Amino acid sequence: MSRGTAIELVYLLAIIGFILALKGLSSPRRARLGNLVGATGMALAIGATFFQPGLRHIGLIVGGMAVGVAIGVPAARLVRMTAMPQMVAIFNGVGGGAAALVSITAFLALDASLTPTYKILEILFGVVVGGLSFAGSAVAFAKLQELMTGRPVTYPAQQAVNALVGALILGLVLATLVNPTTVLVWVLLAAALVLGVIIVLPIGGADVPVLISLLNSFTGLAVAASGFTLDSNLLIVAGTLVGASGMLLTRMMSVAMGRSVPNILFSAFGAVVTAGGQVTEGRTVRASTPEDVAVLLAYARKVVIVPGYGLAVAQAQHTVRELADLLAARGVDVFYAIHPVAGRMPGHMNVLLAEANVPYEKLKEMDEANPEMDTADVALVVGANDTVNPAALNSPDSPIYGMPIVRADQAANVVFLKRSMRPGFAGIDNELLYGDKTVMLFGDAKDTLTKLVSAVEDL
Ligand code: TAP
Repeated sequence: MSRGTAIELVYLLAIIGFILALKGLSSPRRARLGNLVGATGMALAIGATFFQPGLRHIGLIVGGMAVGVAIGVPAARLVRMTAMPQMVAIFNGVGGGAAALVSITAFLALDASLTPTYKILEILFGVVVGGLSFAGSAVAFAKLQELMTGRPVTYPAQQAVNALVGALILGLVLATLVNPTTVLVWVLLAAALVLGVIIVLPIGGADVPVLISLLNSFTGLAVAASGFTLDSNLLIVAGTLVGASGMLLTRMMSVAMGRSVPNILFSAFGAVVTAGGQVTEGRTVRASTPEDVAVLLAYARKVVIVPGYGLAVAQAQHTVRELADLLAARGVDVFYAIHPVAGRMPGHMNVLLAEANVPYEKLKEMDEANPEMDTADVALVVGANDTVNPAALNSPDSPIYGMPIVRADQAANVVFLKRSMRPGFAGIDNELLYGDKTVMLFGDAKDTLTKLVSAVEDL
């Protein structure tokens, strides 16, 4: 077998690894294994590349990898769970940037007069999409890291300006195809970077995770384009997998938020709170004590825990599990109802609760949990707000109208664990907080849960 064939075979193994990794990542039980399989595939692919005949600049390549490892490994190990979306953003961004640079290098290396137009088009596609993804991800990172405002940044004729830059890019691509000069390619890259920035500016901080998933998908497409340019099946398949899965994830997230992808990208959601979403001042709510709620929970038959973003902020996953275990030991039927966009990133609640070793069978997806909600004695809402807000069902003028919710409102009693009456991500009031069967336990979720644990133990 020739060296080339052997390398292609290793690449094929790597590709199989990537596909199996995706399969594994689709279930919490197999996600860790899936990750390992994917990483092994990547290690094989990188290892085999070093045996490519004619490979030059090995020192530079190893140096670049060392810098990547020195930054990437500590960053991945030290990142807080709540900061995961911005880390994904920045890692994705550098992927897009790398794809753009690969395309530019390929352009610099070719003899444009001898190159078919479709090859140049592949390269330009990589430059535009990779550049856009890099710049967009950098702004997304800055928003989530609070290096700039997380609110949508809007100005007059914004969409027109964006469309103009888009048209400029199209014009530059055509011009480069007719007259393939290096200067035009650099200008094209600059325009793609500008478009990446201005597209992301009007998107509100908490919509950014959806955007990141879309940019992720763009990076995949840019990598696939590099694969065509470099005649690399490995890059084509890996890029397409990232492109397709990013696109699917974007769609799933937008469906779970009850909004369309264009609405998320172009509506500057969160810039202004609309009429249906004003926070009402001066209304009364019923505040309770951990002791009273402990009695309610301990003597219930069925308790459904509805976790949300506040669980992640409070890092209360271990304490909530402790409480659930205590209740289960007393014979209470306890499970967790998981909304697909609870928290700030896909699978946020699953990851948090898995970290606390909550058994998978105790987690019920929203669609599975909802038919049981009217048989629950207590819905214990831990740091969730929008994902249980009935306005999504009954208020057509609410910004979240149409989003499916966990039907905490159908339980016999609702207990909210949150620090104040402040709204959640959508910035809108939640009628359920004022409901007849609702009580509030104000405070940081971890503190409150700790008090609940002791109160149940004392019963
Ligand atoms: P939110 O509606 O954002 O509400 C979170 C609640 O947690 C807040 O009302 C807050 O109230 C409370 N909280 C914050 N820190 C707390 C702490 N330390 N202890 C106790 N409570 C705390 O959360 P949700 O129900 O999970 O909904 C998620 C929202 O994010 C949805 O609107 C969704 O569309 C959006 N979103 C999700 C994603 C993904 S993929 N998950 C992506 C983009 C957007 P206090 O300040 O009063 O404590």
